Amino acid sequence: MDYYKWSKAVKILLLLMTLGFVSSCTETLESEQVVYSNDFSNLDLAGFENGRFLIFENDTVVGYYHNEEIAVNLSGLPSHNLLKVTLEILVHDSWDGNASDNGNGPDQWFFGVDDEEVFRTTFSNTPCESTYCLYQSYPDHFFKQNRPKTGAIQTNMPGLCLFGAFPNYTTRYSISKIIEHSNPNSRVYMNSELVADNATDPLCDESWSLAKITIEALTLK
Ligand SMILES: [Ca+2]
Ligand SMILES: [Ca+2]
Repeated sequence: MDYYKWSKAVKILLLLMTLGFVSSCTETLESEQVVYSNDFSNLDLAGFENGRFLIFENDTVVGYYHNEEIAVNLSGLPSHNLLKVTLEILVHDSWDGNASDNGNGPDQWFFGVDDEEVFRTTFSNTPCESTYCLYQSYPDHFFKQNRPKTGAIQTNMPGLCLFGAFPNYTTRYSISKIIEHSNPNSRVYMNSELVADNATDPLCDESWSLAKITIEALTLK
């Protein structure tokens, strides 16, 4: 075997070893357990901070908020190395997305676990015309330019307050993120940084509610 063939054979061997190495280390999901799930139909706010009920469209949710933190505290979680957080939120009234002019935005919403922020984005409920459109970052992290209501799971509900008499001014989103986490205790918090400088009643102008929260403890090995 000449040197060229020999080096090629070594390269193939190395490649096969690499592939073998990769496949032997493929991670598998060993366990997946729902540790908390609440759609508020049982009027249960145990573990909640700053929770308050709101009936919206015949559904009990937690809301509504304008730049107020809410959180849920869990303890005694089973052994895990990942946490999956799924939040269903309602975005009410005149959210302006990425707008950065006239004191209207950007309208950011975010959540985190313990002391770490996991996801920060913006939402827009404004009509989008070819000549004028206030884009939103969701489903991406802030800052990204997506059309209003991109990624929503429901768009045909009326507003809550400012646009309570108008259809299509509450938008429902389901947001799901997996994070590294192993502590037996956790605190999942949510908040917004809404800009409504020109509004006489900012809470009525734009707000959000939480319709459902599910937390799963995963073990990946
Ligand atoms: Ca607004
Ligand atoms: Ca705004």
